[in-house]
Amino acid sequence: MQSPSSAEHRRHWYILGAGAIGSLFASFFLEAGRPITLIGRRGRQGRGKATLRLQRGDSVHRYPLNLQTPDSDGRIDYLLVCTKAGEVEAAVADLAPRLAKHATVVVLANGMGYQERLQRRWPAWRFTWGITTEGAWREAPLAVHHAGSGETLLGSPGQAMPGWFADWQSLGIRCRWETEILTALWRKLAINCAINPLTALHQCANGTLLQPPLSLEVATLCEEITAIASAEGQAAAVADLPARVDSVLQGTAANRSSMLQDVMAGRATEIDFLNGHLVEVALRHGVKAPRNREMLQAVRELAR
Ligand code: KPL
Repeated sequence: MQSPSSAEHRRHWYILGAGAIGSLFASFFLEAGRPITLIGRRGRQGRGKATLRLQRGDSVHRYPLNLQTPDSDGRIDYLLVCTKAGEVEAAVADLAPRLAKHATVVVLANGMGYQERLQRRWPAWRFTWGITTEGAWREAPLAVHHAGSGETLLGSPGQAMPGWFADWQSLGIRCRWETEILTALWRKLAINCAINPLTALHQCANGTLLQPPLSLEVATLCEEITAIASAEGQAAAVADLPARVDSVLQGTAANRSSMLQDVMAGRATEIDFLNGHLVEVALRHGVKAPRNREMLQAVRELAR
């Protein structure tokens, strides 16, 4: 791990969202000796000095941190947003009065559709999009399990690696600046759209999709997703989609997808930002999307 320069020391990151991924990234910064401020929802975790508990295997770490709610004080120059896709825009809007004129805003959330809206609504802010395969689950407020190490990609279309990315490189995690971030977002979107709704509808672990009859449904979805992404100019993101989905299913066979977890916990799902986004793109290009539309409606129905 590199020791941070004085310029890096001056950058203070705020993390919005105290769910599993927000808490996990808070622990990465704290572990690297970088104080952060974690912003939770009003009335949830409270405010002031708090302790974040991180469990990795059998080892438990405790980190003191500063906890805020969106209506706390303090100007924000560097913000990491780790909310559910459906909450990103409202959560950012809630914090908007505190953001500096040219704030850097990194959004690490699933799905697509909100990116264009955010950039259009706040054109002066420098948005960066991210995806991560780090595994985490939240045991209780401010208590998170790091279930598996993965890779985190950040990028902003057409933007070279910014100076602040040094902060992320000093975290001791696998993390890289991705110049083709849209392709990476589409690749992840395509995989999630082929897996998540089926696991939620059939209430099964990811590995169940490897066997017939569900494997046939995965194959049909992959075909349709490939056609939609290609019409959008994202053919590279879906090259070999069935093989990529297969490998994710093999690697996560025992896991419950995030959408199944949402359904089981009675939370809103991210279906509108996954298959819902594909349906919108398909409509724009005049491509048929019956299977994705079916997934969208069935999961919305399930969540209701
Ligand atoms: O990202 C995932 C999710 O559950 O949202 C997959 C890759 C499907 C793993 O479960």
